[in-house]
Amino acid sequence: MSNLVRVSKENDVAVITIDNPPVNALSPGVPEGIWAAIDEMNDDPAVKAAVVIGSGRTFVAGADIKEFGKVTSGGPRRSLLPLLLHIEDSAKPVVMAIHGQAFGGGLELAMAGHYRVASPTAQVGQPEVKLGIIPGAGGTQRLPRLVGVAKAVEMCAEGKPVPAREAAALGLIDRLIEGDLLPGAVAFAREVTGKPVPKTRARAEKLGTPAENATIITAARDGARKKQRNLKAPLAAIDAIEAATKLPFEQGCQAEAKLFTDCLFSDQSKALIHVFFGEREVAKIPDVPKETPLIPVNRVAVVGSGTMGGGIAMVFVNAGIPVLLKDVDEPTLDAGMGKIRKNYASSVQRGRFTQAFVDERLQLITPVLSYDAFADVDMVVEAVFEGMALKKDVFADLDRICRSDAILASNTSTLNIDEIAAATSRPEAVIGTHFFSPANVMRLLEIVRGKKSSNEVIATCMQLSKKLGKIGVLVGNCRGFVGNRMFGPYRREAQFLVEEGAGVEAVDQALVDFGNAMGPLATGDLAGLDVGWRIRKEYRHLEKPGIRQPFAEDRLCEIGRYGQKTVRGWYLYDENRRASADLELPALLRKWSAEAGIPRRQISAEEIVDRCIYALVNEGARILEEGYALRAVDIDIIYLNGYGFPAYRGGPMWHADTVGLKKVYQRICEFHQQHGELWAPAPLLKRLAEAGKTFAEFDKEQVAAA
Ligand code: 3H9
Repeated sequence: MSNLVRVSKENDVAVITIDNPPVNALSPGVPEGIWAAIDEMNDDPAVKAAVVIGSGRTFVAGADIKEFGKVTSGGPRRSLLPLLLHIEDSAKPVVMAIHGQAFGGGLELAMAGHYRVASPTAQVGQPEVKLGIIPGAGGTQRLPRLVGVAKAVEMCAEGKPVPAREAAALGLIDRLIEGDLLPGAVAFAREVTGKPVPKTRARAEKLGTPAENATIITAARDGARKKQRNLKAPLAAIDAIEAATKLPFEQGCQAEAKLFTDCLFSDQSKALIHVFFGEREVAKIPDVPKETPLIPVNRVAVVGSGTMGGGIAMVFVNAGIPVLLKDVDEPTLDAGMGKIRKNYASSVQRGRFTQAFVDERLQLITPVLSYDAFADVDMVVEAVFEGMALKKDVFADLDRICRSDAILASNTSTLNIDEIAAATSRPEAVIGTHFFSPANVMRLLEIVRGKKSSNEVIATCMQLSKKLGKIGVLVGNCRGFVGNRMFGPYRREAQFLVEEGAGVEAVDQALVDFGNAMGPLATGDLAGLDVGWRIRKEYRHLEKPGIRQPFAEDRLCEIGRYGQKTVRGWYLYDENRRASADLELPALLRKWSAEAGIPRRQISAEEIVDRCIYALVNEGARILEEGYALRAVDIDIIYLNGYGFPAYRGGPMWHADTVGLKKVYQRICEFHQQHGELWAPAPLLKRLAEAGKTFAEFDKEQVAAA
């Protein structure tokens, strides 16, 4: 018997416990252990039934995702199907007792049991599509037999978890067990002892008629193409469920296996698995030990009630942390609170929150005009207008008023954290918490480490990001930090392309087709073109003479076209902020290019994508080498969660690895020749390309060296 699976006896019921921390994944040894345990219980005449349960915090979170990489690099492939048939064919009833999660292979295992009982807080689901694959152990065949075709399609194509109560209503769970799960499951097992065992695969009553299924499947395919643009796995999951409706179980499983393998070997799946592990990797900071003491954050203050400050206040109160929201005068504060209320009202309207939830959250925000109550808070987030002098004043005030152990954070997106920290007597307490707009929606939180930020402050902010429902990525203190520093060259190229003759819509469309949520020019309109214009004016003295600078957005701003807020920017906007092409703009662009002496030409979608995406990659490589990002994967996670980069491409650095660094490097060398110094290849990129290596390998080497 494998030590990952234990068998004990509760009189006449065998208890099979899966014990493979942290999440009881079906790693090698676990399926073998379950198989042997089923045999043992069937061979023991004193045992009448079995309960399968997970040890620790969960039932089974699925197949071991780490194993997939081994399979795609030529390792052996182990199918779970024979085990699941073995369980289903057991003469004695097998009851699956679910707490925590039964996800992926975990739910497939549960569905092979004759019965399923669950704690009310448990969740079940087939989240494989989020990894670019589909259920590969009969999930697409057994699930529609238990919950019907429509729900199975939804669960497998969207991958969302289903709470136990809903699963019980669907017939996927046979009984909810309040209180202790194991005794409840054992009692249930005794109730069903001696009855004929129901096999999921033998059921057909929920499989629907061909006409009903055709409607469901067609609608699901249309929905997947729209909502999960360019993704292969949702369509494959729908195909597999369609097979369940048309083929006998065994043939359906064969169809599923083929679709599963196609997905597993796809670039999309490799990228999404990289993202799964990357999202967890970014929480690990090599020089901040896991056991670093955390500062309790139970009460927070936010300075500045503008768009960012208000959004940040919402983030904290949504997580149940009370907030003092400060601004300089009554009208500004009222306007800030008004925006927060409006924001919540629209969430209630869209069904995201209940009115009761919103009322409770609003109660947690205390608007204030002075720093008086700041002496009680554990953390302050400053979100005032982006200007160094103002920020320094605010931090000097905070230094005077706040407790010595309070965290002083700035939401600056561009300014030097060390300079801000120097305005205080406690730079170790100062850190950047760069939220992305809209703060209450975007998942990314760049946590900017100052030279003197203490480990406790860093560890607390990383931990806090989870509590706030954000993904925190630690970055170094350089201009623009990681995300915006890379976004500069990306948007610079978008402007250059337009100045060289590409159409505004053509540039945006090429990047949307690549998979980005939005094109770079439309993004500028959304953020406000004047923001960058002001920053460029502030930093103009730092520009090297003789280096080409984009001018198109400066010209647009000079004629009052700031983007959506002025209903004109790169596009024209109606009252619902819907964009349309501005037919007058091409003539203006031709005029501006002629004045700058830039010849215009036809530009392909391929060049648009290469110029914009490789500008990201080249800057990312510099950032990595300079140590402002800990790993290439950190950059990827930033881009996926803060900049709408498509997850199925794994992030800019993973995408470059997938294309091949040699190819990316060569293309950058071509751009260097054509466009000059701005395209000088990053030394790290050159080295990796010449050595035939990848950014992922660079990450592994860094981890090994740490
Ligand atoms: C599948 O089942 C395919 C099948 O059809 C069969 C085909 C043949 N494998 O998320 P956490 C690690 S595909 C390996 O921080 P939480 C995770 O990396 C699978 N490792 O905890 C982390 O490691 P570390 C379908 C896994 O409490 C640690 O466990 N299933 C797996 O916030 C803790 O994870 C899924 O997609 C795994 N399956 O959330 C479910 N799962 O500490 C994926 C987790 O070293 N998992 N780890 O960084 C989850 O959704 C969440 O982990 C879960 C717990 C909700 C379970």
